[in-house]
Amino acid sequence: MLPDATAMRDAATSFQRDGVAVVRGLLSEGEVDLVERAIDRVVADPSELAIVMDEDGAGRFIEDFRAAGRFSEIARIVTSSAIGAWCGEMMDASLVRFHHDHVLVKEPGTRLRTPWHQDLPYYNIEGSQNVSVWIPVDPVSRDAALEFVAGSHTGSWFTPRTFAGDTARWFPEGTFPEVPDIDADRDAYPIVGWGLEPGDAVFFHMLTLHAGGGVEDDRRRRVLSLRFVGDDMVFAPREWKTSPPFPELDRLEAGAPLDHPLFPVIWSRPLDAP
Ligand SMILES: O=C(O)CCC(=O)C(=O)O
Repeated sequence: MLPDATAMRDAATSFQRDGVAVVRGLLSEGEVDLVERAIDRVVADPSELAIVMDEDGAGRFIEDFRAAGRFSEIARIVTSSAIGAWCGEMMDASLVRFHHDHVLVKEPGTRLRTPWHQDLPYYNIEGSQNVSVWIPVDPVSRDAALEFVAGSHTGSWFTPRTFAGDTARWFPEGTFPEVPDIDADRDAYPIVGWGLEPGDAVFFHMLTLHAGGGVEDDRRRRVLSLRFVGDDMVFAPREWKTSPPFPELDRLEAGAPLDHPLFPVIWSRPLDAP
């Protein structure tokens, strides 16, 4: 089914103003099943990039990256759903390239909050037309969902740190300011977030500050997060291993467009569109 043009424009207005927009009913039941199958296959057969944080038997946070090459369900959802068209509208782009996927599973009772951070400083790309799409396949309460500082995508880059251990493993200490202690003074920030049902998704800019809740004892929170880039994104080589790493790109020039088979164009604006 084609997405409603007015709903897309309204969501794009929120995305461009706040750096985040919620889209209800983005995926059909069949598409949610496809995403669920992909996540379950990743968890059953994690890659060497997987990170598992155990919480003394209380919970477990599993992450894995770049599974699209191993599990066809992810490529199918990226190329055959309406996600590409929504991303094009959000970014106001003439084309949308798939950049990578990230699976995040919080097992029941995982108390660990995902700390406040931005996504872009972990990668080796720069530019303004980018979007992450956070797609849960389980119902997620407002407390367990992602939350965002509205408007932060137009501000500073902040030091990226490891989620466990709080280490500055990417840019050297002092390169950027530290992420402010947002939870110490939540009323001072325009924080937004939504409880979500399977099929809903949140689209956010890779510089929007965001954090994620822990999960309740009787809830599992399985998420596929997809990252896309538009026309103005370019390669930005780093002297360190990015998260996720892209060793295949070592020979790309700094500032080169991301015109590479690793980042296929999955949507382009129809020629007669405004
Ligand atoms: O799911 C989470 O808790 C964090 C997700 C996140 O930071 C992301 O998708 O960029």
